[in-house]
Amino acid sequence: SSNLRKTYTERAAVHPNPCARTFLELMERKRSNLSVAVDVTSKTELLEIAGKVGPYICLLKTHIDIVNDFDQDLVDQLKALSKKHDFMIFEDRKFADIGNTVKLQYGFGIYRIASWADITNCHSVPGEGIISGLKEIGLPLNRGLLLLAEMSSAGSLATGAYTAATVAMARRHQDFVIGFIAMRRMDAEDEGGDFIVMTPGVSLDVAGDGLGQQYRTPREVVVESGGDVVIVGRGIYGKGKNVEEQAKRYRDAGWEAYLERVRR
Ligand code: 5BU
Repeated sequence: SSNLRKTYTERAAVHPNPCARTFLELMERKRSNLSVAVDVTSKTELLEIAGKVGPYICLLKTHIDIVNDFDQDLVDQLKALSKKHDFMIFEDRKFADIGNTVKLQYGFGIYRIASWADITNCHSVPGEGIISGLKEIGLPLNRGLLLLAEMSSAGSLATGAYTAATVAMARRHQDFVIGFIAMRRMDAEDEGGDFIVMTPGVSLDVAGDGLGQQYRTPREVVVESGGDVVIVGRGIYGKGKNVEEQAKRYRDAGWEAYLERVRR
């Protein structure tokens, strides 16, 4: 796709979706295409890591339902950090039910995800009603949705016709769907539009985690496969790691790869 050669700023300038535009502008302003996936189970630890990686990231990715001592104050503090350090928040909720149910899961319950997460994501397996349901809650709040077009794990069933149908679904909902979780660029040159591709399964040091995760480097993701955002979890806060040092290292690797791609 021609979006491959465009800068995030050039894409922001013509993007019709406000959430996508805000995010693309933020990436260029911050010179970061790094998202950190903070998969820890305590509020203190989550806030500590978010504070340390804050200066280096464009997007903080959460799994809010793994936090043992979740409360509204956690959300308030995450929002404050996102303002202080200029990053957006992505709750990796992977909704997967009928439209009416996901509406309730997104807007209500203990987590009230739509009230604080700028971006969330969903599976396409239930069919298009899942997007329509989430949209009813998210669109009035200027939220954005990512569809899971592919996954990073070994043996993923999201391939071939499933992936293609997922992309087609996104094309019909460009007012709310801002992109994909995918391992490579998804949009074809002749079809127009601009979807942001976010790619998990990124490490500079290891190939897997023993539980099916498969890692590639930021350069493989961004230059070779056309991903826009690299999502890194344990590579940054894993045992014995200096969190700031690793965040800076992955931020630099991701941004170098982006510059290489747009200069090619
Ligand atoms: P890791 O520690 O860098 O392996 O963490 C990867 C994160 O990305 C973790 O929060 C996963 O839930 C998330 N993820 C993924 O690894 N692969 C996928 O296909 C999707 C999400 Br979708």
